[in-house]
Amino acid sequence: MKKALITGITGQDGSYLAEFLLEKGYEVHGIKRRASLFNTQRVDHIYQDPHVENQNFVLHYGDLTDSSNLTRILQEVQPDEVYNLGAQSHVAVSFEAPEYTADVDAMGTLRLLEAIRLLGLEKKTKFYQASTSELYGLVQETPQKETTPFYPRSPYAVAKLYAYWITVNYREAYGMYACNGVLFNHESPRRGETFVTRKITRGLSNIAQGLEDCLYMGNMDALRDWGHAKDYVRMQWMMLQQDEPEDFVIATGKQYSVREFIKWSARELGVTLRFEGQGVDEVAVIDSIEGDDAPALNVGDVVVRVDPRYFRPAEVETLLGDPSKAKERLGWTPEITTQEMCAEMVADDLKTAKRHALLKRHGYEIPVSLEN
Ligand code: NDP
Ligand code: GDR
Repeated sequence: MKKALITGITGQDGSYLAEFLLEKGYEVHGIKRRASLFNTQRVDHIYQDPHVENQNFVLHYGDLTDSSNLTRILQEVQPDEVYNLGAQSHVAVSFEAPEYTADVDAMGTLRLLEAIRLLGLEKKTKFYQASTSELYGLVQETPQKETTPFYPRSPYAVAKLYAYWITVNYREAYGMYACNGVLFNHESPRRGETFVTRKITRGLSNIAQGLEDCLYMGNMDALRDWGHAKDYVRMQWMMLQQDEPEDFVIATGKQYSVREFIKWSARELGVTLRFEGQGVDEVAVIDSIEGDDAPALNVGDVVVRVDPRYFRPAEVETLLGDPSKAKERLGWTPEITTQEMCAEMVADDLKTAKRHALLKRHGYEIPVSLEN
């Protein structure tokens, strides 16, 4: 039985990857952080009681800022594959916490690679690094592919640039099987609530159910290449099954604006929108959906207002990936379209919003966090 160690197992990708590897028959180990509240919601459904025998899903307390802890876990697990998905992954937050972001995202990667080497695991353990399309930042070429020059535009992206190159360096210097997946944005119903797609699907669902009044947005003209996390974790595994380690771009090859994503979500909900603020006043009339399930909303009832607090000090305006290499060499293509993914996210968030609305109608407190 192969053993995998996943950092960031409690995150979006970590949870999908853990499911995927368990299905493939792996023994899956993951690093979770100590937190004052439970932070394992995304993996609770695959959690196994440590008191039962033959456990094949094991969580270890740890942190990417702690070398001795990482070394101990690696020594104990002796993994065949390490997936380094742990990171302070929010670009806007990285401007507020640049040093911490560098410590986790850049130095954390070095700590893991160096621990693998010092433990003499460099010929046994394959290493996957969660690299990002944010490396392209101020894009030098469109679409972006493996050979496109990098131009990072945030403390997050600069930290990930170090992580990218230290992974390449350990491959070249020590002959490690170490590779970068340069992944473009990927989303799902498990996406963190403050990333733009989830903020939209959750916010509009809450508004449609009368739980919130307004969706406050930053730059709605930003263009992204959005795929589904399930498709992307499959590729993370495929990258570690080759004879030779190589870096790959993972993307859909299609690009849409944040504004378009908002309109799709509204269409799924059958509501109409009014965009307000910062010279973007516009009424987007979306055909409403007939039927019992359609919320009783009229044109302009859902307000989307620009709030400059969500603008970033330096923005990545446009990203579009070219996944040709992944397709040709590994036979990978995404199976879920961006629109299908949006529909899945809206359906999931609407279900939760309806539950909360029902509770509210019956006088119960609703656990809706407005943090965004
Ligand atoms: P998430 O933010 O959902 O998950 C990040 C994970 O990292 C969480 O499990 C988090 O733990 C953990 N983590 C954060 N800080 C530390 C730390 N100091 N020590 C150990 N673990 C830590 O990210 P995604 O799942 O979306 O992304 C996975 C990886 O892929 C990240 O590295 C991200 O930067 C990268 N990436 C993501 C893309 C995307 O579009 N999703 C695209 C390209 C790259 P906790 O749950 O406790 O917060
Ligand atoms: P990104 O994702 O920065 O691309 O990083 P995010 O969803 O945060 O932003 C995408 C674009 O939407 C614009 N935007 C807003 N973003 C947020 N979060 N909130 C808003 O209100 C808002 N309004 C407009 C942003 O300015 C941006 O242009 C994600 C992360 O998962 C990274 O870890 C990963 O490396 C990259 O994707 C690829």
